[in-house]
Amino acid sequence: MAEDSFLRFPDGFVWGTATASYQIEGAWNEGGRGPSVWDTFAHTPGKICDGTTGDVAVDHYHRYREDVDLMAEMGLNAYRFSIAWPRVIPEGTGAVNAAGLDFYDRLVDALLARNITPYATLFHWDLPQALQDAGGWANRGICQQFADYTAVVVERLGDRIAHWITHNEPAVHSFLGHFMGVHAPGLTDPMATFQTIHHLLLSHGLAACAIRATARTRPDVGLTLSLAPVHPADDTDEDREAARRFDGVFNRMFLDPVYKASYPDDVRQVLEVIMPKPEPGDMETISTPLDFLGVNYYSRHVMKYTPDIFPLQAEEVYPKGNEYSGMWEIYTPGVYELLARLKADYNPSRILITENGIPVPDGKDFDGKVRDFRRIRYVRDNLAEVHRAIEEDVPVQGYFHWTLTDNFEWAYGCTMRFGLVHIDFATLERTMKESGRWLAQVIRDNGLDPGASGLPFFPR
Ligand code: GCO
Repeated sequence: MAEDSFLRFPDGFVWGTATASYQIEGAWNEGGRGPSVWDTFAHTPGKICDGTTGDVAVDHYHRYREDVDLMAEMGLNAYRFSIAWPRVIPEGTGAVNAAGLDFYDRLVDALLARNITPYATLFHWDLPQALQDAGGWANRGICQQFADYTAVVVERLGDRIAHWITHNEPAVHSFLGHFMGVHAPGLTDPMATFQTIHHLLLSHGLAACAIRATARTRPDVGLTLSLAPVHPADDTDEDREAARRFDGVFNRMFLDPVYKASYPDDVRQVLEVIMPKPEPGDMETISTPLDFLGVNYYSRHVMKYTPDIFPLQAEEVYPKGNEYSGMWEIYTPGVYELLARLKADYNPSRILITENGIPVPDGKDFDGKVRDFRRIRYVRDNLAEVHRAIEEDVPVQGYFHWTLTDNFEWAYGCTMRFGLVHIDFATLERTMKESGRWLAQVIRDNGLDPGASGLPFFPR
């Protein structure tokens, strides 16, 4: 290892993996859990590309000890998971299901016994179906209901969980679930989409206050956003404008309210009729100071001016000749660009990369090893870019890899493998991939050698 090229991360750097309840837990109708919008959606024929559901997923509900052992084997010091609202309050409001809280209680104790710090996300899209039936996120009343659910969880687990993330990716949940209809609850309603954006953000602020009011020791509260640089397809005024509009809707629409207590004016000009109409006090609640910003980074967007696409006149394109994964372009400089921009435009006090990963088709070789070198290269290159941002004083204090095991990837079902651990979906057997062993070494060294050439990793 050439010492001069070694990239050392700051002492105390947080190394974790991230998961989401519906994607891993299974046990969809066990332990008193109520139905969620994702159960309804996945059970609807044609919604999930391979016809699978999260009914069993990777059976983490029953196998969580094995999964915690795998984290410990990699030396991970943190774990980001989500709590399923319908496990805790099956109808969304009212009766609390003790068995649901007991599950997370056992999980947290198992983590702490292995010196793995829990980071809990309170909402990762599995809304109780009963609340959807009452209007879901388009209904303003849900904001207080979310804060009430949050208080129940913090009351029970706040003695052992200090780190809380209110929401995961409000943009994806709003646009894919309420506008494009490709995620639960499967709506294609522009008005509901923008009401959902506002209510997710408002409920984030209310929940942040609820966490701080309920926790007995000072909690660490954040919000996770999906963020990406947006580039023009060609260096023309029209494409630059298309990129700016798209950036407004997908990035600034969420960052501005939280950091500047307002929605972006240029988005308002284009989308006037459907823009949220905040009530007095809403923007103050939304901009309640965060302890950290959670950043999910996967890829960039490249936009082309397309006049007949209403109202953004912007279409995403995929430049030829570049490298792609199962879902996106592989564009690792984007994380540096994004982090530098966040510092310049919003100056967050602290940042955690709460997701970063890649779907690549990998499987077992005859000797039982899973040689997922493309994942290793992707993570290595992203970490090098994150390190570069840290050198330039962007306050990144942790990295959570998406994800621990292969799992149920929403509308893609079980066709996209994101894990550091391979899952045989017939037997649910877990096998550590080479990327898992590689990341374990990075964690032991608290850094990596980005390597000048050749294979990033030679199997031992
Ligand atoms: C999201 C979610 C994850 C996904 C991951 C890969 O970012 O969409 O937080 O649940 O599985 O991002 O698509």
